Amino acid sequence: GPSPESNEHVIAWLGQHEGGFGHFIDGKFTDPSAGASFEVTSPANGAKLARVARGTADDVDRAVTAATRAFKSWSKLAGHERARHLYALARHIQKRERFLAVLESMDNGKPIRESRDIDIPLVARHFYHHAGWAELIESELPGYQPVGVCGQVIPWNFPLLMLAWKIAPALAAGNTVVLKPAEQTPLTALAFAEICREAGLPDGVVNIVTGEGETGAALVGHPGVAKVAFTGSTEVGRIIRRTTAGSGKKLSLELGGKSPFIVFEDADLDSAVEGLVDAIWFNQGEVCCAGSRLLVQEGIAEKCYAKLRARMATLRVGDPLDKSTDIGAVVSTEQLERIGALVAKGRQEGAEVFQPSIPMPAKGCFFPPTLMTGVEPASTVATVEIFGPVLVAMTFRTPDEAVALANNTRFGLAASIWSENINRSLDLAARVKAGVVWINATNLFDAAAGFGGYRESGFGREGGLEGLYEYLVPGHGKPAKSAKTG
Ligand code: TXE
Repeated sequence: GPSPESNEHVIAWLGQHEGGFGHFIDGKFTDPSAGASFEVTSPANGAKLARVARGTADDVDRAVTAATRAFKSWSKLAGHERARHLYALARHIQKRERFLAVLESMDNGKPIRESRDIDIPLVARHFYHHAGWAELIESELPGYQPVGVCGQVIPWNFPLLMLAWKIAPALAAGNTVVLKPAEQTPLTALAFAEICREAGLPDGVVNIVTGEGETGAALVGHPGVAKVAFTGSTEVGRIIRRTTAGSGKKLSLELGGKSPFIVFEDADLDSAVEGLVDAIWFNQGEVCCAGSRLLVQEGIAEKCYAKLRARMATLRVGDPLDKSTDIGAVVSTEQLERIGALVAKGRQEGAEVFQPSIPMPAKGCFFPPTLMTGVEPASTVATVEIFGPVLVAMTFRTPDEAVALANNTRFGLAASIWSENINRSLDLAARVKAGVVWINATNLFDAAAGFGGYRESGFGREGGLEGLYEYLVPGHGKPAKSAKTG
């Protein structure tokens, strides 16, 4: 069962903040009662978790002002001094990893096994990795300079991990940050604000302003912001690209996907089926690079579906805090309804819908693992991002047909190829238009590897050296001066 010790810590922490959370600006939390606020609930049971502030343009302005002031000294720190701060953040995250994992699962609905073993360790890893870069930038990338104040807007599917992907490289490169977490899942970002204080990060280097889309728009549009980084829907990405056009702001967008998962007749089918479980049922399928389109070679399609259906019947859907849960709650009732509507649309379009008869919780935002076969390549469910535990399957005959189907999408974030013929897989990998291609694997991430999309999946990379360049601008040919610090 769940770990009572850490659950109690989280419940006590939420209790301490019963009066609500303010924004984190210039190293201090603002008064939570000062303005409008909204409730944050657990998608697993509807329980109220907290009340958080709805950021106004004025709040955003105060945060940008604090970040601008902090930039003057933070950007002039020697790289090894910034590294010391990033290492401290990484260590404090590790110290509170159980707390953060439980809080994340309560807020987002994801299984504790995933937040504990994947999200939070990757968060710490991201800060450690970028601490290393903070030390090396001066010598390895001479002439590069930080951009300035970064305005960062993140989604709800990996709340703390998306924060780490945004904040760690920004700080390593000498920038300061104003970040807006998603309205569905702001709590680990607020816990991170506390961690910044505990770790002794200078005031104003990281600012967290909570709120909904309007708050995000105010941040993106603020003239004091020099770099905008966004992860979220393609629709909002389009708005942000339009509103920042001509502003001179640096921009990176990480948007949706409809990634192909290609299985050839010669694949190790059992491994491929396990790969699929990870590709589409990890994090309830609320993953931008989810392998949500199964493309399977005709000769093994029925065998593959049969194995998959049998495996689906063993998945456990339920309480995110239960360690045996495979699929937790989807993030909100809106998302639940959206997924349900798309599956209904698939049925209408003639797809065969399979859902295993497994126990489902009576209440909460739960959706069963779903497989749709006989899907037409041009249908809605084959083209639109569902962002839920729903796999759509199509068949192909030849490798060329597999490539054509794989690229038959507006997106291009990820792809996964399963075959025992490595030459063919490598040949295909080069022809599939996707930012990342995995062979006989899926969902592999590392702070040292750039991640990002083609086409409507966005542009810019996060992680790796490419990710670091997103937070740097070419300077005047000489390294940033290392000032003495007190
Ligand atoms: O995204 P939004 P939503 C996809 C996925 C999902 C769909 C809708 O298909 O079902 O998008 O999700 C902030 N200016 N992805 O509605 O609205 C918002 O407050 C500035 C894929 O939740 O894009 C939140 O912090 N910011 C994706 C963030 O944008 C604005 C992850 C994302 O919310 C804004 C999430 C505006 N005008 C959803 N409007 C991925 N790539 O992983 C909203 N926001």
